[in-house]
Amino acid sequence: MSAPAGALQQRRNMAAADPEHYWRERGQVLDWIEPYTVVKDTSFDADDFHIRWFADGKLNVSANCLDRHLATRGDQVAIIWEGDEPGETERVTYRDLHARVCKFANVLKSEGVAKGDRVTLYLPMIVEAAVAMLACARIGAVHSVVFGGFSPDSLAGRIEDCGSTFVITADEGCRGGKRIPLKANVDAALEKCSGVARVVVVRRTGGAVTMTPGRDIWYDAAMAEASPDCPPEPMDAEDPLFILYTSGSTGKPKGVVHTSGGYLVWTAVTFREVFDYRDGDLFWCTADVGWVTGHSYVVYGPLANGATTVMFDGVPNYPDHSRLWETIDRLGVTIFYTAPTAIRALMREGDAWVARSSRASLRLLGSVGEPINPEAWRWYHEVVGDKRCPIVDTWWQTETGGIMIAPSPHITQPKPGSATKPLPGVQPELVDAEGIVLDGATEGNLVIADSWPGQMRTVWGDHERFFQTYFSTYPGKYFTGDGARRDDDGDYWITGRVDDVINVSGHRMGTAEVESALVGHPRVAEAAVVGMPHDVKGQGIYAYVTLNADDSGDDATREELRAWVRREIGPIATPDALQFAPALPKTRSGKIMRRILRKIAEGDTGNLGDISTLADPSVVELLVRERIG
Ligand code: 6R9
Repeated sequence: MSAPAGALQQRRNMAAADPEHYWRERGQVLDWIEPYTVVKDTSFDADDFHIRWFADGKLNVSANCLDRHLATRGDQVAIIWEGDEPGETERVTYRDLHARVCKFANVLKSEGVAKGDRVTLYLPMIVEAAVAMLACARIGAVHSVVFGGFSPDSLAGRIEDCGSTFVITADEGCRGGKRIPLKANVDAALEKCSGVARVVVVRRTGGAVTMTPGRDIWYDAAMAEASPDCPPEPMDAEDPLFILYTSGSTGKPKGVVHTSGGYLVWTAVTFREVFDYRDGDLFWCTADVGWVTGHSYVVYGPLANGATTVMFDGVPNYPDHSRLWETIDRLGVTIFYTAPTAIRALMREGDAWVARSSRASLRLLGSVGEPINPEAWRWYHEVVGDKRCPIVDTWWQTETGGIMIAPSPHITQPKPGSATKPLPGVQPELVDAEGIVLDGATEGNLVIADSWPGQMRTVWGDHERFFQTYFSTYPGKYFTGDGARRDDDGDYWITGRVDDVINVSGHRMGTAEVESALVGHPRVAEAAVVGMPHDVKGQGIYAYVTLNADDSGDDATREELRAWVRREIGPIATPDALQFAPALPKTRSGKIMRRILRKIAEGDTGNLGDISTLADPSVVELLVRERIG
């Protein structure tokens, strides 16, 4: 074991032996307005269920990300913004960012936003997204960022669920040379929900928008009059910092709630440890702030550490397939963090696009969002990283706030496809279906046995659902929804979701959500949705649709239904394959046998297992015969 790896193991042991002591020290990575005296106060047990970290401490997240860096690195660049067009860039120093955040915090206040109010952000990847997040944090408002690719309906649902009174958006977004009508989407969303008093509109493209008098205001006009002086609001460690909606296996998306203290400690610590961040590094995480990866490793983790972070408003294949590598060279990126789906998509285009660039500045590569297949891992390592750069394959979830399982950045013996070992303070276990803890090299359901500071605290507005979803399956433990294998060295290999969640290009999609969109179509009687293997996306969406009696679908119907889902939820939910099914395979009690549908979608039709419990086994034969793909 190399020296840094040995030191890491030592910290793991320390954290396991005395979490209280370990986290009391780690909490000091932040500046506290009032120091905490209690550290860990948690129980996953049903009769005493509570999760609190650093509970009597007070702090302000924006002060930790900005003010405390001013004396030492006020003139250092905090954010390099890279637009959709190469070279369209902006550099914002910590001093500038601080001033912009204070001003916007004052705008929010003067428009009546108070501590605890919810503010919805529906923005492109522009500096103003970070400004708005930090401005909320500064005054204690709770932000809810909704990915700009979601439909007006999805946006309305998220605004309504958390009772947002305020929306921040842009005229339009730009992605791969195309315009996204963000403001028009907000207008459509607000026709479907009430309660929003104000919409602030950032001018991104200058495209024409309709402004509703009395409700909509321009960002730049409001900023021009705002004072740059705004003292940070002292917040309790357990006060919510943000809500982020994510898909689960049942029902509508859940509002995952993260706190001010524990979340920021977790993202600050994991950012430094996993990416081995040092002064002078340039860190680029390609995620959108609409996802948790963007929250934790574009904004909060890097800024809490006084790092320089890249915000990328483009896509990997525009204007061509060398965009990422060309940008790494132009900006001098040293640490690069992206998703396997992007790696696979670029790998497919051939090495020549990579070879055009030098990538000499790179020293560490990261992967997140889904299992990385060994072939993509090797390409990332050999072609992108020239075999020089270690790869950290980081496993975590919206619910965990930050990275949980990842290799040490000093790895000497890489294992393509394994996220390897937990970070200090994380206690993964594998359990069987009955919840029995499995030892040694084995495979099972991944649970976390004890709390960590970055853990989500509740589902917005539904604490019971929080408990039921994550703590009732295996009492006393947090259930991740993932399966994993552990090898002889104790290293973890995440095998993917074991629930009804599909991981499409690293983004979670609940099968129930897509089904509910499909049955919302007047011609659809019933629908069942499962995941299928997909070369680039990791998993694709396979939908079985039963149309109303006497209605037979054709290719045009198929297109109509795909477009319908796209409009209802957003492009990421569009089914990749859509098969008309005169009937679905059901048990006699009427339960859809998803196991069979999954196998058919996977093309694994030779071994469908026992179908004798089906009400009508002949349905299966028909589905196999008409399978798409
Ligand atoms: C950060 C993020 C979480 C789900 C998670 C798992 C999958 C994420 C992974 C990975 C294998 C990795 N996942 N990272 N699977 N290896 N390194 O992606 O959050 O959008 O909530 O998704 O993604 O299945 O449960 P989120």
